[in-house]
Amino acid sequence: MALREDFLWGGAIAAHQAEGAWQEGGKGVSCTDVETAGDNVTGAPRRLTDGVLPGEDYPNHVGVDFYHHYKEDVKLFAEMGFKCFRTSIAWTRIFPRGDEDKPNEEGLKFYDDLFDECHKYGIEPVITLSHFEMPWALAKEYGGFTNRSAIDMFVKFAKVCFERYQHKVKYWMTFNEINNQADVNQHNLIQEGAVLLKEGDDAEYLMYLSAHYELVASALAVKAAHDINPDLQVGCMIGMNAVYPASPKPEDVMNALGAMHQKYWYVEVHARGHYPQHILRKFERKGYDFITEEDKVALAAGKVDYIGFSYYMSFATEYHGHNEKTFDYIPEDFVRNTYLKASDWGWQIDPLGLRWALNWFYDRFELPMMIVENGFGAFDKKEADGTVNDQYRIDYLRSHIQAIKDAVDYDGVDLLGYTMWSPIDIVSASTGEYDKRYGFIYVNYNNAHEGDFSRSKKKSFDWYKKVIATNGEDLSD
Ligand code: P53
Repeated sequence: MALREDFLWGGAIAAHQAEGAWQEGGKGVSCTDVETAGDNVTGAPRRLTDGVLPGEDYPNHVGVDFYHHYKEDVKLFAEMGFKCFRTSIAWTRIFPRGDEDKPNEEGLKFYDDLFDECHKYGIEPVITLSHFEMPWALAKEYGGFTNRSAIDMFVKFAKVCFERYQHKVKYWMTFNEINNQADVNQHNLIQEGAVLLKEGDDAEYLMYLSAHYELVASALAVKAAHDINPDLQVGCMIGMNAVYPASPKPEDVMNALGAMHQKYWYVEVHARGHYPQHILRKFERKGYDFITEEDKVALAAGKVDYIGFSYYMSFATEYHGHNEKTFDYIPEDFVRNTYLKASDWGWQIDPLGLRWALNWFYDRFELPMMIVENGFGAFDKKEADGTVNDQYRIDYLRSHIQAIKDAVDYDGVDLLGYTMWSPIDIVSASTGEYDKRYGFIYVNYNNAHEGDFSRSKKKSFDWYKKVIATNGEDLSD
């Protein structure tokens, strides 16, 4: 018997990718509301515009209209037997600009209703506080997390949520994939720390500065949650993609270690309450001196209760002579892993990497874990009779769930639950597409903004239902 009896099976989405209704219920403009769709023909990335501009395509304004469909959707999740449902609270529904003194009651009420709807079916909400959704005013007028005052605004938001929902939500996470910004670019910086780069800015410095303020904000939130209600469990959320050496050549092995250092030090701070030595040495070398004594106290007092992480793929790195001494994270060093197949977006499929990841976290921190995202984005084809035969999604999930069971069974890791991404089709975070679909539930809507948002079941729907009903014992289809 591999998985615990109370294993939290479920699915995960994020407010900005699903809800739409960007101007309803007193909601403010968030950073993702000013991100365009990527260009699906040329492959050009999403762009950040200076406010909401006419003539631009902003898919997050619409999402899949979860704001108005949530009752129908939660009912479908319940039909699959979900024990939990992960989503985020859109910061801008609660504090439309971030700097208000009082929260927006209509926003708070929306999540009360959503959580009640979940509990009606015995589904436990699992909540992310900041999933790429910072108020645009906070980014534009204050500089996002490059400004220390963002810490107070986040903690204020977190406390309002903990107080209001403490009897409806036990499991929380602070910042979604906080470590994505290790790969420094405007898209990652705006999603994580709401950093708006200007000509001549030192992007790397701003990344470390804002990451530090986020980590302090996270620790203060963890402490606040425990003070409000000791039953609350607050985790971090790490985007985990294993980085392997491309060969046994020692430089490749060291390159992989260096990349792991640079991408995963965030979890060390979250879980240990202090910075790892290699990052402190880097700060010393670079003359970064933003960590105060007070910050150190806050970090030590706000260690997370569990580690939440996402897992989609793994990377392999080959040393090309950059950074001879530092072995930094160099995306250009990543090479195709010839042992693995990849999705249509080039994401390499590696179930064993998930077992590796579970062990990597558990060896270091011995904390309970939750896999809060894992899934397969694909171009689904709806047949004339309305069915979607997403066998590739079943195959992906089956192999990953098998790897999880092995990690629990053979390696003894402590795993609380698994929320696949995303049980229903939503807007892609990296490209802003609708046509990169993840769901068990198909949503009739596409990149060209055609469709009526009607929902239907794919083949994988019944498969996942059986997996949950047998607590992961029967993975056959
Ligand atoms: P999409 C990059 C790489 C891996 C996961 O991603 C990532 C990202 C950031 O875009 O994000 C997480 O939709 C994220 C979700 C996101 C999901 O993975 O780009 O937490 O918001 O939708 C899948 O295919």
